[in-house]
Amino acid sequence: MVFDWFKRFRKEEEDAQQAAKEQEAAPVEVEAEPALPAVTEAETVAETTYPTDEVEETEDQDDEDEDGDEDEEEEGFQWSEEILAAQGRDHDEISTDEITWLQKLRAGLGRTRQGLVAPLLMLMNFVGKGPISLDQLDELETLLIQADVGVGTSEKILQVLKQETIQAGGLKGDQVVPFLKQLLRNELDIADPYFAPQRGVLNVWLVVGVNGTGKTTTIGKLAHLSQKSGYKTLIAAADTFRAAAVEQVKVWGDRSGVEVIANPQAGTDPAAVVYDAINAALARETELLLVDTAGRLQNKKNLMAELTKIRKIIDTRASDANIEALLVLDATTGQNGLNQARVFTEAADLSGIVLTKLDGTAKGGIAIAIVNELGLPLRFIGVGEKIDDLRPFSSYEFVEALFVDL
Ligand SMILES: Nc1nc2c(ncn2[C@@H]2O[C@H](COP(=O)(O)OP(=O)(O)OP(=O)(O)O)[C@@H](O)[C@H]2O)c(=O)[nH]1
Ligand SMILES: [Mg+2]
Repeated sequence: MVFDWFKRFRKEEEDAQQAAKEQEAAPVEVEAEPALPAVTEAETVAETTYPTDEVEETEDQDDEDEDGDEDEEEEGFQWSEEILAAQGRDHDEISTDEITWLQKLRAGLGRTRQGLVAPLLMLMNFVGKGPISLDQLDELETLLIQADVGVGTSEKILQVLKQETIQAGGLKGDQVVPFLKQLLRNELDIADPYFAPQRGVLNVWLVVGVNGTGKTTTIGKLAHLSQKSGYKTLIAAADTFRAAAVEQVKVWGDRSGVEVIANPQAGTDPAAVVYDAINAALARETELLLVDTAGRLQNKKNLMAELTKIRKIIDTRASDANIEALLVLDATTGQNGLNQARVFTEAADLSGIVLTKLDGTAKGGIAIAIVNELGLPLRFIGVGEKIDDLRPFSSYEFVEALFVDL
């Protein structure tokens, strides 16, 4: 069986250990259940990953790097290994891809971290080992709001912290960060953390969002993940509004080795393209059909009408499929992105969020606000423009990357 790049590890060490125990207890002939990815991955990872010495070789090639870069890379490498180990991964099972991804995530959240962690460190130093006061907790609330966690969400988190402080007769300075991390993870985990296409049946993922958020790029990256994971994949080029849109998605199709169903004529009905793509997917026993859509039409009303029509075609033509509607949000737009989401919810019946451009923004805290305020799970995050720069979201990895030095 091929390694499934859509699956993430359980968010906590105990879960990973529990899965390992279950694996030990299970009779050998029992196939790992797809619903328990920690077990599945532990079993399959060895087939597709590289020996650890190969990982180290890659690192050795960086000899000419400047000292600072090298130190940072080494630090990022070690940190990534620790994060994987904390999720129950064996040292010799870890692949270069996973390490590289975590390093990118860590680097991508750098600016958010600067705004949040540096002041937090100062606050904690000030508190020292004694109990934190309610006034100091108010300062923490301000820090969270500044990192775009959102007023409502920050208030909610602080309420729990304050309650704990009062009830426990004082939360000590060094207990605040672990507690805060756990609270943030709880906020982020609102649905089953495993989000993967179901094998052997058709899954349709409709990808929507305002123009420029990264829909087409995300489609390309998802197609790559899907192809790598051994799913039969197809793309529908349903952005027929912009002349160059079909060409752009075809380039991504070529890069990921996935066929694109498109209508070569300009200005065709996107719902008709989706109709054709579903027929092709059903005929070919496709497992994942990714639908790219327009981000802008003559006006917002037209766009919503078009998306409603596309969604209806999917619901009727692929009624037996697993249908997901993913809203792509650009992290750099911060709180503004949240307003966009509300409009799309109605038209496309959203089921999840893809957060792009987390690299280089100081607004990474928006991830927490999105989940909390929209009530939709975060399914994928993008930290760059390249094909490997998108991965399934893991609250554990995200929160650890946000608090690297704490
Ligand atoms: N830095 C960074 N850039 C990204 C990321 N995802 C997408 N982009 C860039 O964002 C720009 C817009 O991406 P597209 O995929 O064309 O966006 P779109 O939503 O399809 O846009 P429309 O089709 O016009 O609605 C491109 O330059 C991408 O390279 C990311 O995670 N990080
Ligand atoms: Mg596009």
